[in-house]
Amino acid sequence: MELPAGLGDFDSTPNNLEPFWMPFTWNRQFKKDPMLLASAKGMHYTTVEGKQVLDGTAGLWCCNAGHGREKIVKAVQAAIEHLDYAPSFQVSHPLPFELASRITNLLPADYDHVFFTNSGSEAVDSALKIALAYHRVRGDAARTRLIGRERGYHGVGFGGISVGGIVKNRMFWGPLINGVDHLPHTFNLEKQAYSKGQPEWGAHLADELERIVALHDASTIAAVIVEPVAGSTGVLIPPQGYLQRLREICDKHGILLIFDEVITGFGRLGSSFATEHFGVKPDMITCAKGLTSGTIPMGAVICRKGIYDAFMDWAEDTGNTIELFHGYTYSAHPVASAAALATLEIYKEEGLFQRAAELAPYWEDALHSLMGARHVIDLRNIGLIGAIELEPRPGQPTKRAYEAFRRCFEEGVMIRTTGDIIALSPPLVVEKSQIDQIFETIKRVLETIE
Ligand code: PXG
Ligand code: PLP
Repeated sequence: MELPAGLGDFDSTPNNLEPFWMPFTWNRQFKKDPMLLASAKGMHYTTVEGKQVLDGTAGLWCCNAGHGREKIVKAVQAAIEHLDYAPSFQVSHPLPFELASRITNLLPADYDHVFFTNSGSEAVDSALKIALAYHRVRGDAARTRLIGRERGYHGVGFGGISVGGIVKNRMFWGPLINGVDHLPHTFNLEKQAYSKGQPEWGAHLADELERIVALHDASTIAAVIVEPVAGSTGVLIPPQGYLQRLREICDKHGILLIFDEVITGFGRLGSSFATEHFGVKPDMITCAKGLTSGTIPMGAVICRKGIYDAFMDWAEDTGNTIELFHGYTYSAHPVASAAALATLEIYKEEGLFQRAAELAPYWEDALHSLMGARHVIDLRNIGLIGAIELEPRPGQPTKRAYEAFRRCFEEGVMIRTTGDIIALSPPLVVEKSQIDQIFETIKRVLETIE
């Protein structure tokens, strides 16, 4: 498709691929052999060469409603024509109020306020800041420590990488923020290989929080942040009882618990949020991605009752007008708000969270049919998430998985790899025949690569 004269077009390879410094990419390889997506509809991308590629990853875990959804397109078009931008500092516009209500309606009545951001990274940094300030405005200012987890991914802001646990995402940026400690991750190949759903082994790892509390004293700890299911580090599923135990320990010591639901939110596990799926209630939930089905950047922090009130009470008592000294130029952007409202409508009208729940057993069987396939050392799944862990090539970590990624793309299926793990998360509109196609293609490709 051609954009208005001189603005470029979607269907041809640009003459100069150099100036765009691509994020989290092997740039030198890409620019020799680019993979360019031109358009998307339903479950498929079309490349600039005109090739159809089945989307096994919902973009980057975000296009939960599938691609090219008319309702979202119309809402975005209407919004940008009607109100291209409005600030939300001291003035605002109607949409985010409606949107915040609809988001809290997806959750138990315990959640009552939503703070908007433009990405998952910003949602995480906002939640960490709210946690610190929450204790301070309540007169508990010594609670400044934040606890993350090994192999956690919480985006790329300084807060997020500080509590995150991915070595390469942390090692280049000096000491990061002070006063952070980490829980151990919960993955153990020996004890958990080929688990379906939540592994039985590992709930005791939550007790490591007691060790950290004993080291620092509870009075210094503000919050614990975890992904209920770790996504981008290779699909690490919480052991049975683990999240419940984290919640109990946080309650015992007055520590806030934050669930980073940037991936698990909006139907990925077959429920609105992981909090519902696991029956564990965190104090804050961060989300993004599926909030707009990936169409327009938007994220949010959803707060449990009492958090917002603490700020209101503090401001009242101290004579402050502004209660929270934090926000982004594009917080609650009208176009993003319109995209999110349309997306939530689609989820509701089409029952897509329920659909994901109903498809999950089929997905599980299809994934586990790769047991014994070449190079495969583990298979794990929950909801519409699946991981295929490959044996790394000796001395060449990640190369085998990268080759599988390129080869699957050639064979018409988009997968995502992290390290030597293939991570899969199709749009929630995926058909059973497409689930078959994803796993048959991967199996065939694994046969052909070294
Ligand atoms: N928290 C979690 C749990 C995430 O998965 C973020 C925060 C950051 O969101 P933004 O919108 O700032 O990217 C994420 C994002 C992958 C992959 O390949 C995963 C993410 C982003 C890009 C790639 O697994 N997750
Ligand atoms: N840098 C400068 C110079 C700014 O004026 C602003 C916002 O006004 C920012 C950064 C932050 O930008 P944003 O609100 O989009 O995060």
